[in-house]
Amino acid sequence: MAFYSEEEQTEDYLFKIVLIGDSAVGKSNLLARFARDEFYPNSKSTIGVEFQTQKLDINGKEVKAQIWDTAGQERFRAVTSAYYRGAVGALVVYDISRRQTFDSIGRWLNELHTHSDMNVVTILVGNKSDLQDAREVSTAEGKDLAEAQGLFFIETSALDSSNVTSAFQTVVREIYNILSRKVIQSQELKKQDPTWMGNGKTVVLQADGIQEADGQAKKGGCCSS
Ligand SMILES: Nc1nc2c(ncn2[C@@H]2O[C@H](COP(=O)(O)OP(=O)(O)OP(=O)(O)O)[C@@H](O)[C@H]2O)c(=O)[nH]1
Ligand SMILES: [Mg+2]
Repeated sequence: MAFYSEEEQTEDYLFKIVLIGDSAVGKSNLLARFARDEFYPNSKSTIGVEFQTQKLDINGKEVKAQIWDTAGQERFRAVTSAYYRGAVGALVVYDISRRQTFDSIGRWLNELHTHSDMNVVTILVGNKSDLQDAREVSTAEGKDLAEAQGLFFIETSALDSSNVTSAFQTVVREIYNILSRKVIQSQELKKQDPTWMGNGKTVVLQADGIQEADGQAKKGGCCSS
């Protein structure tokens, strides 16, 4: 697949992805399982912000996901706008054994959309699928909410590893696919205004930004650092 110019093909793609959801739904353990194949049975609340960078192979291309994790509890969180800035993907997590965490999803989506672009690729994640006996939110309810909100959906278990890699991969693959389409569409625009593309290192999806009515692409409109 053609990407940018010949020399730029060797550049990495780095996608910022944020984890959000109520405290103790398992955000940090999903990240620990995905990035290091580790699980902490008694993990403490995250304080501030942490991130891990993980390589993924998407269609034979190496893509890096920089996954950000913060506390679900307001008092432990860092500056909200900085957390979301530049994010192109989001995992919105609830705990299938605690309905209250599912009821909070709307609030998390509002916050996501307030602080980032509407086009952020988002997956709704029902974590702790190993706790079948304690289940309070059915799979169908999760699916329905995701469908109503236009989100991907998956149930995971950081404890037994099920679907953890798939959850992250789904988001990264979709970002990559959107980017591929936008790059192809934008090649003509780039010829008109080579400044709009940034350095291609960190990709910020603002898909509409490259299709302005006057045909002028803006620097940072699709893909900027
Ligand atoms: N049974 C089960 N327990 C899990 C799973 N994922 C996480 N936990 C447990 O749930 C608790 C909270 O997990 P964390 O990953 O710290 O939750 P968090 O969402 O990062 O919480 P905050 O940092 O406070 O926002 C810990 O005791 C974990 O061991 C899971 O898939 N299954
Ligand atoms: Mg945490």
